[in-house]
Amino acid sequence: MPEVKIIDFRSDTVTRPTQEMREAMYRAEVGDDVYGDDPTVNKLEEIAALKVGKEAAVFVPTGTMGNQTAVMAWTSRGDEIILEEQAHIYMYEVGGPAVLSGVQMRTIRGRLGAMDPAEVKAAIRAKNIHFPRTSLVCIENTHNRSGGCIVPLENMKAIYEVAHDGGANVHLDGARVFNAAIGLGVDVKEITRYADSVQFCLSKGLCSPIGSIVAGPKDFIERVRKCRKLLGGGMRQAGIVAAAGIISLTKMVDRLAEDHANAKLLAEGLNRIPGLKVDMETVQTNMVAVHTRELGMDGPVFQQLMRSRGVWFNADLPYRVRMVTHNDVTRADVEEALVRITEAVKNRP
Ligand code: TLP
Repeated sequence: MPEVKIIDFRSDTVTRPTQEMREAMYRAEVGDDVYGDDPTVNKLEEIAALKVGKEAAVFVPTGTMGNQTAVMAWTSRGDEIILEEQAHIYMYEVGGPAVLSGVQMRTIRGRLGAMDPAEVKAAIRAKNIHFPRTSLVCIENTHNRSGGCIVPLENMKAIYEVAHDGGANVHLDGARVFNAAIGLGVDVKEITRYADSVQFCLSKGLCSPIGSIVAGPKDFIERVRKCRKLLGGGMRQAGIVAAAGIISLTKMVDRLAEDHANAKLLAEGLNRIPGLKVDMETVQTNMVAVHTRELGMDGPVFQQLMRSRGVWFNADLPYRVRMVTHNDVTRADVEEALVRITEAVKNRP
């Protein structure tokens, strides 16, 4: 029996580095980055800061470390930070803000990932001896748990204003901020201008094997650098991976549009399969949130059914699975996956 090709929609984190990246990594000039001596890391940090319109940037191994060092650098123990209820920093970072920074998290339910600025304003603490200080508001764009939705610019602007009025800074978890920029058809600086700091990932749709960037004001980035060291993230000849990061930023951004087109094609195809439902309003970038309730199968069962047929994805709610498009999934792969899913659903036990 011929082996079936695995079509992997689990995440855009599964992308492998391109041939060009592998060659750049092979050739990279390196030094000890803890001494500031790695020319390739220095170049990446410079390009990254410019790209998102911030004074400075620092290369970190993961998005999680980027977010956590940013929270650490903006807050003091006992502070409170505000996040959307489904934010990655709150849901998937192992309680990092509590463990590492000693801050408490206050969540606000958003609509498609966007918090109501009036609710953010109301949640910012007044000066009172009983209250923690609200030092940070976090926004996530694109918003992962809402199916990759784009938080609108006017929403970000309004939150940025109420946060500053209330004495808080704004951190953007922009793991996929370039997907947001491509989806909106704007320069990424139009998004990052409404945040004091931003974390974005090179290792997702932009295909680097490893790495994220934190960008913001110079003094903040110096603090982040120190927090990164504290967490064991001071890397040595990191130019090997930064070389791929430079290609991510200079050559891989525009192609995200292909992932968005593939996600739309996938969502439309899934909606034609009886029992599966995708709310097209949520298909804005490279993610597809697929509801399985009417199929009479919960997410994990549907996931197992398709895994045995070489179509991989994750179940993220009891009756929902998430499918993510990326550089290692072609339009033809999407079409093939739709054929396999149609067959499997028709012949399900
Ligand atoms: N997200 C991963 C999983 O952790 C869920 C994924 O497959 O989507 N912010 C956002 C919005 C993210 O989606 C992620 C990763 C991160 C931060 C963390 O990045 P890493 O995995 O590099 O620590």
